[in-house]
Amino acid sequence: MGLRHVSRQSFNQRETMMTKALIFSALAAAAVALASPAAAATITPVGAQATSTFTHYNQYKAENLINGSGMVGDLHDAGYANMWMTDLGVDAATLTFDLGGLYKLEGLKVWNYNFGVQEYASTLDRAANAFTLAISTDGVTYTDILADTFARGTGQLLASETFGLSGAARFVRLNLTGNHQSDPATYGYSPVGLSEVRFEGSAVPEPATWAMMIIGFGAAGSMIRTARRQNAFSAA
Ligand SMILES: [Ca+2]
Repeated sequence: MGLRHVSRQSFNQRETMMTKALIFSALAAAAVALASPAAAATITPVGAQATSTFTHYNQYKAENLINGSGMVGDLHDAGYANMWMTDLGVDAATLTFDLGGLYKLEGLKVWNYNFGVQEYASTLDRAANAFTLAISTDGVTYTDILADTFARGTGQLLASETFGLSGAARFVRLNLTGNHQSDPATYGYSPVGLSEVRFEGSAVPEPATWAMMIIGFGAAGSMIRTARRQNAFSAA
């Protein structure tokens, strides 16, 4: 009777200790989760792919949209080698951006195609015009969330245009459905292009963070079960 009493008391003390440990780890995990959603920041995609690219000397590649090429502070220059554009005669394309992680998106920031100075002014026809934007968490299922138009480039140092977005995504598709060419009959169909793309938003806690929290809870639960088993054994 006496032994059982001591053992029960010991078990209760251990369980109280373990419960405290569990509550502490839960609070710590909650603190991590609460601290994680940072203020909205500029997101530079880690990948950019285009359904069409003019392969001329590898100068018009989609990577030029995310590598900071041609950026002068927050403006984009007029150097064609710092931009992306479709193959000749292709005036529509889809760009797919990988943000490298899950983000709560708040904005799209675009610098339009901007090569067109003096005798080459007609090349500003390549600037993207109407577009739709779709987001995805898995890169498979996309949801359209925006349809709008971009202003024509200037051939001078160009400021970005910003569009409000709302939704969680890792992947973003920008579907460009036309350019600023007004008279295709004169020059033939122009390609369509952009200079640089960024997003605005805040990171959603990484799966690794959630995994750590789950492992933490699991470990605490395991400690309690072990303590219970040990007490059950010593009480027998
Ligand atoms: Ca660029």
